[in-house]
Amino acid sequence: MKLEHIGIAVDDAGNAARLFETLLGAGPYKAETVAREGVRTHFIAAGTAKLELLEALGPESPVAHYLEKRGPGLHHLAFEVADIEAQLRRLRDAGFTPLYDEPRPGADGKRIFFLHPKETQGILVEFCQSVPTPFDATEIPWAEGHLVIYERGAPTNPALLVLTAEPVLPAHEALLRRLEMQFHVLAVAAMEADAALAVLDAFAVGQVHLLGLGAGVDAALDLARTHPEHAGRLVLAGLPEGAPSTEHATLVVADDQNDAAALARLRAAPEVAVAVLPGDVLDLDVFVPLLRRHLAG
Ligand code: CMX
Repeated sequence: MKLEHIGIAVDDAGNAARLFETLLGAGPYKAETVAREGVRTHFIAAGTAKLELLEALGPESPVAHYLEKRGPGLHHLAFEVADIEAQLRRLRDAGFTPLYDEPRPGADGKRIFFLHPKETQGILVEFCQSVPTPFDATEIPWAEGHLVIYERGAPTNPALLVLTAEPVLPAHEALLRRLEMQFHVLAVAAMEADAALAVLDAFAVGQVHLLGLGAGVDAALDLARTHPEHAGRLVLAGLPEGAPSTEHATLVVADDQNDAAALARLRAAPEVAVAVLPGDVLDLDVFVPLLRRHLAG
C-alpha cells in the first residue's frame, strides 16, 4: 500500500497551479474532468506521490460543499492498493461503512472508494487501484516499413525522446507511466539518428532530452552528435560503444557488472556523470529520480 495522492480542494485552479509551480518548480502535468464525482482534477508530481488539485464542477459537487464549509485546503488522502475489492470487503468486515457499495471509476485511470471522515480521524480517506489506460500508438512511414511511436504526457512538459532497440511495449510500459508525469514522452524502437529525427518532425518537436535504453544508448548519442541542436540533456541506461557527446550533459546509468575500465573512461569524459546501480539499471524507484534530477539540470 502506498500514498498515491493528496487531494486539495481549490476555488481557483489557475491560482493554485501557479502557487505550486512556484513552490515545487512544476505545475500540473495533466487535467481531467470526472463528471460523476463533480470535479475537475489537476495532477502535480510530488516525489513518490502526487497532488490532486480539485475544482468543483457545480454547486452539488462534494468539493463545492467542502469549499463552502471549510474553504480551500486538504480534502483527502488516497492510498493505492493492489486489490480494491478485497480492501473494500476487509474494511466493511472491520466495521467501516465505505461511501460506495462498489469501487467506482475515478480520475487518472483508477477505481476508487472513500471512507467518511467521521470514521477516519476527520480526514476523508480514498482507496484506489490503477486500471491502466491502453497505450495509443502513432505510426509513421519509415524506410521500407514504419515506426511505432508511443506518446505520453502533456505536450507542455519538456520533451523526452526514448530510444530503445527492442519493441517499447511491454518492456518499458511501467517506465513510461512514471515519466509521463513530468515529460512529454515520445518512445520509439529506433536505432538510427534519421529515424529519431523523423519522429521529432512528425510531432513538431524541436529540442528534446534523450533517453537511450540498452542498445538505444548509441542511437541517442548518434542523434546528439549528428544533430546537436535537437538534443538537450542525455540519459544513457547502459554503456555506449562510442564516445560520449562532448557538448551535452550526459548521465550514464550502469550496473555493477559493467566493465570497470570502461566506466573509468566515461567518468573522465567532460560533461559525463556516471551512476552505478547494484543489480538492475532500470530499478524504477532509483532510476527515475536520478533521471529527473539530471534532466532538471
Ligand atoms: N475532509 C474532512 N471533513 C470533511 C470533508 C473532507 N473532505 N468533507 C466533509 N467533511 C466534514 C464536514 O466538515 C462536516 O463536518 P461537521 O459535521 O463537523 O461540520 C461533515 O464532514 C459532514 O459534511 P457535509 O458537507 O454534510 O458532507 P456530507 O457528509 O454530505 O459529505 C462526504 C461528505 C465525504 C460524504 C462527501 O464529500 C463525499 O461523498 N466525498 C467523496 C467523493 C468526493 O469527495 N469526490 C471528489 C474527489 C474525487 C476524486 O478524487 O476523483
